[in-house]
Amino acid sequence: MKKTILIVMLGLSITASAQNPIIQTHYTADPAPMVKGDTLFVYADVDEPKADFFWMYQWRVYSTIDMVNWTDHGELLGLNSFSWADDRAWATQCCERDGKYYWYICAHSKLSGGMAIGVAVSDSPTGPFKDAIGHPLYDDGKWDNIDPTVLMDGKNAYLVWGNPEIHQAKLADNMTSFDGEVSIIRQDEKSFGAPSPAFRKRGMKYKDIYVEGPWLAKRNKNYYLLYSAGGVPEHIAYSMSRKPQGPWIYKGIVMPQENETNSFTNHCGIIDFKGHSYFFYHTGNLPGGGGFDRSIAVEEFKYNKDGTIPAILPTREGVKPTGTLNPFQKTEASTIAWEKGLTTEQSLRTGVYVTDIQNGDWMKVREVNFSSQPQKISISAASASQGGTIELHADSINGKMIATINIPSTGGWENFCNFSANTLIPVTGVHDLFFVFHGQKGRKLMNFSWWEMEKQERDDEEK
Ligand code: FUB
Repeated sequence: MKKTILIVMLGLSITASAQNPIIQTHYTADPAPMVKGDTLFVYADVDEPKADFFWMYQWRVYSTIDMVNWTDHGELLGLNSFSWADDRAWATQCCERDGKYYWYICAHSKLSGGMAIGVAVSDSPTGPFKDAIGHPLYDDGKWDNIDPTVLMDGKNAYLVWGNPEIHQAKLADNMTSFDGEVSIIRQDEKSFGAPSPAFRKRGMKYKDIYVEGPWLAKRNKNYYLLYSAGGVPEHIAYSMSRKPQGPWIYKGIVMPQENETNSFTNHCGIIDFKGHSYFFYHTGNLPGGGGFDRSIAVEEFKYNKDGTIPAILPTREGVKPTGTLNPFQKTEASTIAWEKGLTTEQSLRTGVYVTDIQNGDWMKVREVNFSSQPQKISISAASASQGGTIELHADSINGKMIATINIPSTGGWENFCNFSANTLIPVTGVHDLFFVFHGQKGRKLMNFSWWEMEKQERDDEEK
């Protein structure tokens, strides 16, 4: 019987280190989680690199089944998806009703000159999405209409949004119009820590102040409204109620403003997934990041016995994996736990792929479960330059080399071809996999679309 050598986990600092921000290939903000089956999706808006304001143009979707490997589904909506929008693709939330996915967005309206709420629809959580009504859902010319949050509560759906006023409305069954009037929630110290903006006294110190970024949620019999609060810099606070439209009771701060978030805004979404409760938020903590170049992050928390939410602090470590990744099925290259130097692009032909790959760049996929010996790895890559090599290492960028795959020129950045290589050593158990890219310095080497391993033949294994 062939001896199986177990690769020892090296435990180098790089493998044990950061898991936040969860997306490194783009600057992302205002995370809105949604669970469908065994998958958690996050809908996010995108900060432009080196921006000096929230000049934002696109919305992207990411998903995970294990909370540490995140698949980039690409830009699924942009300002140009809405004929009436011309600027500021800001915070959003998506929800499912009767097999359709309604993605509520806000953007600047060229019709009214203010911010407006819109809605896109799809048959799938990852699109294609299109403007559901061809006009804004709510557009009164004011700048208040930002940050929609939606809650499906049985057969009822509620929408809440606004800065600095909190707007609320019941959605009609078609999810694309309102059932009744839009109203403004009257704020007072008991409900939100301070009176509504018009009633606040200059110089008065309030318990808290609602600003923006509401997140409406329900758990057991409790309704929650979390929001960005305090003015700038923002922290996250929350109120609770026994009804979806209040009355609300202010409950305190969830995530304090911490110097280490490096962002003067914060914006949250909470969700339960596979028996765990998660708090999504954003920081400015990617290299080059800051207040206009933010990045989404996640922490796990446990509700207190009375349903209240404990204080949650931002960490670099993030959350623990809730599952493993099967290397014997096709995995998108855009499924990444951590990377250095890479970004993603998409095309109609290929979908989303990893690009900007240069010498020394790498990506990590966590918790890969080698339930059998791999014999071979196949990958899809394209190169209009001289290509390069992809080294596959276990547990760290310098860990044992499992395989090395040569990628020649394929004659074009979109000419994806399949390449394969046999594994160099036996490997079993659960490991982090590092894809390390090498080639000529200072130039783009290749694009990378997907990878898959093949199991060793069983009788081969038994020889
Ligand atoms: O991302 C643009 C704006 O910044 C959002 O709409 C606010 O919630 C704040 O995060």
